[in-house]
Amino acid sequence: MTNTEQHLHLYRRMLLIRRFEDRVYTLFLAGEIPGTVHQCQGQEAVAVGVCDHLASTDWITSTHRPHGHALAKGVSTRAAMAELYGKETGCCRGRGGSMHLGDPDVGMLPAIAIVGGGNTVVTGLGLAFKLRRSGQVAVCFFGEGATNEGAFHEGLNFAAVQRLPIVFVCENNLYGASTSYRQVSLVTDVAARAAAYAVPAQIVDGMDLQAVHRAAGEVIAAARRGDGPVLLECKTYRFAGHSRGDARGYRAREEEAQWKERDPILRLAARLRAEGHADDLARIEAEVDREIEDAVEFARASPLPAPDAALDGIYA
Ligand SMILES: Cc1ncc(C[n+]2csc(CCOP(=O)(O)OP(=O)(O)O)c2C)c(N)n1
Repeated sequence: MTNTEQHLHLYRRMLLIRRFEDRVYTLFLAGEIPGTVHQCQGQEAVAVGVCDHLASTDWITSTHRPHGHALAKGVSTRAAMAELYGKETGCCRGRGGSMHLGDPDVGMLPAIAIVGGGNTVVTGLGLAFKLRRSGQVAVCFFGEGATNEGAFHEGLNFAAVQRLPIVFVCENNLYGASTSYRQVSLVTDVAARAAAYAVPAQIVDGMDLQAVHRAAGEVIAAARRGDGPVLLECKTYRFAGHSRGDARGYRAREEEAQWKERDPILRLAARLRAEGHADDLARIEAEVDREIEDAVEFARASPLPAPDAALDGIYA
């Protein structure tokens, strides 16, 4: 792949996530999607920049905000949308919904909505990969809100002591629900906390696809080589509220506007346009929109799980 081809490919992945989330928003408001949704508009560069370095045999864990991680890791758009609708054709056969997207076939554990939940579970993946000497890597996505949970510290320490092939990717979007990180931690760089466990850490501009991609490539290669775990802190921002009922009274509209100027998708698009690829961008946009409409039609037309299958997959 040339540099341009790679950038167009990454642009497409980010745009797919953005358009998916925007469409899900209207579908949710229209009452088509049950439950609630936590959306990731603004954070696309992190999911895409990291997952581009992973094979389907590498695994990720995710959070209550998993739509972008799932699409970036290769969960099909149809299977993700159908899961949000609670349909049998969803990636978890409609049993998980928005907060539990995942698919073992593409290396994504169904997402864990307990804050910090993935930070210890990921060590099981890492330990298995190490014992099998398989060269696989596990990536744990988490928010800065998880770092005051015991699980964050236990996971990091265990991974460090065992030298596990794990990359802990913190999406530091400044707020855990309505609480600013400054109110709950005097150490505002999550990366600094990794030093407590002798885990190397890097901070990267999470609104810059190329910066995330470069940094993620380095730390994932190091983990794969057997150098032990790494923490990558991506400074980012969620453009939407925490979940769908959030009026965002805890942050200033000026702050939101400043972060929107750093929109990772617009930044990459501007660069590609300046390099003469406007036609490719228009083609990609049309293809992405068709892919999402196809997924919506697929989800709408799919059956709900049969009532007599309610006990399938229950072990005790
Ligand atoms: C252990 C636990 N406590 C509280 C909650 C409720 N809750 C859901 S998301 C969230 C905020 C999480 O913030 P962060 O980890 O920074 O992720 P972000 O929402 O910013 O992506 C909270 C408090 C939960 N799901 N699990």
